[in-house]
Amino acid sequence: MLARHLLSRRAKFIHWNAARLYSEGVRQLNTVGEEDLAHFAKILPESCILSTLPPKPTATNDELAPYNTDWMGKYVGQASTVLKPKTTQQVSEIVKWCWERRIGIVPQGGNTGLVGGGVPLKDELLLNLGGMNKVRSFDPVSGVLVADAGCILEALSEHIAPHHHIMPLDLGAKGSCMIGGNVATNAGGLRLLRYGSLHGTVLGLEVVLPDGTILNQLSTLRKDNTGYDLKQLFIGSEGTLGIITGVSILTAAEPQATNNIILALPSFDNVQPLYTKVKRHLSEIMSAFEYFDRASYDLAIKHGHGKALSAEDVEGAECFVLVETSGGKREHDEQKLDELLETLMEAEEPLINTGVLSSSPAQFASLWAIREGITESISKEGKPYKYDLSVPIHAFKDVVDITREHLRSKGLLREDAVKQVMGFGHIGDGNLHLNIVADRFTPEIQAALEPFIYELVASYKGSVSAEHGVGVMKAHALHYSKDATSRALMKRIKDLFDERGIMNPGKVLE
Ligand code: FAD
Ligand code: 2HG
Ligand code: ZN
Repeated sequence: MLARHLLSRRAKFIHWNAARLYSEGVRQLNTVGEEDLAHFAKILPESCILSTLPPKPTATNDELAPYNTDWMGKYVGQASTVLKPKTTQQVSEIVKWCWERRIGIVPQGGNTGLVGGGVPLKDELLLNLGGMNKVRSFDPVSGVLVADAGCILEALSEHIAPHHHIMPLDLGAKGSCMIGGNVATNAGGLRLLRYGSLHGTVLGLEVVLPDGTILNQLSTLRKDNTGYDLKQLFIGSEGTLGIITGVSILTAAEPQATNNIILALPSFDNVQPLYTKVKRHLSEIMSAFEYFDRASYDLAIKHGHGKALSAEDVEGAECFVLVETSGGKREHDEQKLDELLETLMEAEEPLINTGVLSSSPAQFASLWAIREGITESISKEGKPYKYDLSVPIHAFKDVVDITREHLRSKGLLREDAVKQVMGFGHIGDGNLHLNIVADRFTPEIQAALEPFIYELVASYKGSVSAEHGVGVMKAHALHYSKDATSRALMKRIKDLFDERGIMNPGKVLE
């Protein structure tokens, strides 16, 4: 289970950046009052309403803090009321009321988002989907799974495992994030290289629109070519167009054999040629190619994620690559991996120093734990500034180094300011996770990082969000990745669905 140490703490201030981004829209919306609570009590049982509002509060501020505070402890809202509906009908009735009353709503899943999208900017109503956690159906022949939006990703994996199927996505937050949140953020993760994005695997959605209407597009068909594919609009819409209540998704047949290997590289310059070589050599069995620099590795090990490689294996390593294979026959895949390792080690100018091949399920999990544990270890080390970027693979290291130098030149690379600058991510998807670990979140560091990083990304014609989304963090930076025509169309789509602006106000679009 994902550690939620940050959520248990009551954050003491509203992060200045979020405060700066209060949009006009949020200011004009109404807040939840006594009359609203009385109405919600007609829709939901008392146990599904958490509110600090008088005259009869059902929760304390401390009890609401985990809902109001994001996973990083960076964005903090002030919702007085959290509703936890159990059915689509209940969601619809709540939303209809909010539409009439012009009350802002923030849909929330597992609250593992990393761009401040799932917590209120101010005191909007928090609608947490965690109570909607039933699997509706699973067809082991087609592999189509239909589930409530509040199902936890890991629980869904466990549900289909006995039928020899796996979810098409996997991420470090799997123990807490929910399938509705995954779809709302168009989460990428560790399996995208093999199974593609949710834009391909999601077959249908059930969505409560901002006026309370239920849009039933919960199709289980793989092919349906009848006009506009409306569900695509909600994938990655981050709760700004409606509330996803049900998801139909194509799961994959469980591979007969999985292996993994960590390769230690003397230089980042070897990553790109290595990727080309590994891809060609492993061809159809390669299922992941993940990158992490030395600082990321050291931090994961320091905080107990995975077992450290031997001192000999890590000596002289500037960075690492984790390669996973998923195939049909263990002996065949192992032979391919052994041959790959041999070829790599015996080359005249080896691209790697060494490789550590897992030889048991426990070792397989331990190698993955290093990569998957980086995010948590960063949060244990300090306060994270996260940039989730699409840039050319060859630029991964430059982006990290340039950022580090920039912070150094500003005098901010010190033990009591920025402790570390590190890079890791999904090489196969061209997705770099640039993380800056600071002692505290401060306006000074923030001003040094932005727009500096966004301009750097734009110079590579990259994207300011490869997979985490825009949320509140990047609403003001959308123009770096979307031109004026695209932004104007996005705004028109938003207005078409939500002309009153109640759905996750201030997120994605300013
Ligand atoms: P939340 O955080 O609750 O919400 C995220 C956004 O979706 C918010 O804007 C919210 O309003 C909206 N939303 C949530 N549920 C609904 C709904 N039912 N209907 C409409 N809108 C909704 N992301 C990746 O892409 N790849 C990764 O590899 C990855 N790894 C992570 C590892 C860790 C340790 C952590 C903490 C996060 C990681 N993330 C990753 C980020 C995060 O986007 C995902 O964890 C996940 O998709 C968010 O799901 P959630 O249920 O927690 O959503
Ligand atoms: C990952 O790939 C996640 O591990 C989180 O997307 C990235 O912490 C981050 O910056
Ligand atoms: Zn990622």
